[in-house]
Amino acid sequence: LGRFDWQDPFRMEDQLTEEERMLRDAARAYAQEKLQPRVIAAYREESTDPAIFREMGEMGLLGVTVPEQYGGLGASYVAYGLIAREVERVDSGYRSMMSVQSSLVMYPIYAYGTEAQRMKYLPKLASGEWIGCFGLTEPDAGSDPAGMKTVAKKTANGYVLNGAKMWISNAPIADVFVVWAKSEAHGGKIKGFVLDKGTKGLTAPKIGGKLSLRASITGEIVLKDVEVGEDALLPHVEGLKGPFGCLNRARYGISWGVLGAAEFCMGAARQYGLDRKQFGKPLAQTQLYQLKLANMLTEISLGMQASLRVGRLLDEANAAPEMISIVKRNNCGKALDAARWARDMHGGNGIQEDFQIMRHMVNLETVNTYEGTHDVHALILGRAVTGLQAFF
Ligand code: TGC
Ligand code: FAD
Repeated sequence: LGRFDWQDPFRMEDQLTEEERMLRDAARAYAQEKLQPRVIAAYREESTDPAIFREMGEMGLLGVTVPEQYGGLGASYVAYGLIAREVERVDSGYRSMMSVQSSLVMYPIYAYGTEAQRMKYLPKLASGEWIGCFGLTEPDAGSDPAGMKTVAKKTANGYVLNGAKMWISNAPIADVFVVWAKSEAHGGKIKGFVLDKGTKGLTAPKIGGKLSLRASITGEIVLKDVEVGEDALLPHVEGLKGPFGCLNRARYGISWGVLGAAEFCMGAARQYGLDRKQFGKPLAQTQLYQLKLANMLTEISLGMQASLRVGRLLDEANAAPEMISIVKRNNCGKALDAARWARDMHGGNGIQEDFQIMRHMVNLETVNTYEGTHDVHALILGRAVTGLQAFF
């Protein structure tokens, strides 16, 4: 019979390549040494340190799946998932900063852009010298992005954009804005545009008052008669499959990331239960405490195996979006459950910032909502199972 290690129940270690393990270890060292010491204050003060992008860039953690000639590492999607898990073990907001830059900004420029756009943007985004953001959601178009009102009208030399985007990660500190708009010149179809900070009419005010994801800055994007040249258009995609092609990758990364947060919560609850005695014995020696730990361990390890499988299929260009909906939805929901249990298992200390559980818990509320809510992914899967559209 084989051995059992609660920290690696299905022996993930044996299923990774040497390069994946190395990248994972580098990400863990960076996250623990550089991110962990600043996160409690950053969250309390609702402050985002833009230097984090440059640090991540130096560590090679941005755009890892993008080919080396554009500044990436040409690494696997499994490596990308492992990095997300290590960064989100510290904070979902830091993982957000990384995954927007990698999957939602670098990926579309690489996949849908011209060679000139790739050369102009990708190396500087990979190094973290430039910060990117991705504008799809609008005040009146969240789960239903097809309802967007942002429009691009053709001019003699390019386009003029008008509209507003809402809830955009990184926007107030961004240098590069990937924005999706309905283009009149393309029959009203959705097209992607890459805009540079400082373009006349483009502003990105911060959204304050967030009680979740406070270490990651979020803003609006306001577009008032923003004139851009033809070179701002991402020519190689049209329609919702443009933004969704990016979201597939980001949602997959999230499926790993949230399990890093859940692992932190579970490990902390385990240690707390071993250290704290009530009724003359450690809390960890009670049946109810052990039941919660067993549930967390089960869900984390099953979820991770599923994400690994989807990652391998993504690397073979053979993953279906519905597979990604399963792991995004399930892992977010299960991580949120784990964080809520861990909060409870810490008693009063569970609400204290130094224990870090409540921060993870409220962060995961956002992660359960963005990139397709838990229920929207249920409808995507329900449609796949029944062939019937239940959105409208
Ligand atoms: P539907 O009719 O289903 O599809 C329209 C077109 O898009 C194609 N498509 C996909 N292509 C690639 N991958 C996917 N996952 C795709 N899903 C759909 C589809 O084939 C079709 O193409 P074509 O050529 O036939 O036109 O569209 P619908 O309007 O009925 O969509 C419904 C629904 C609910 C599935 C969809 O709109 C949805 O997923 N809504 C959720 C919105 C969302 O996820 N927003 C995310 C915003 S970005 C964000 O949250 C970033 S947070 C990042 C961070 O900080 O970490
Ligand atoms: P709604 O779509 O209004 O949904 C509200 C509720 O209604 C949800 O429970 C939903 O599940 C439910 N619902 C919706 N439609 C149906 C239906 N047909 N049937 C049943 N129930 C339904 N967007 C970007 O483009 N870029 C970003 O970088 C980005 N970053 C974000 C960062 C943060 C901190 C947050 C909070 C959001 C971010 N988002 C971003 C936006 C995010 O993707 C949206 O919030 C999300 O897609 C949900 O849209 P909504 O908030 O408009 O909610």
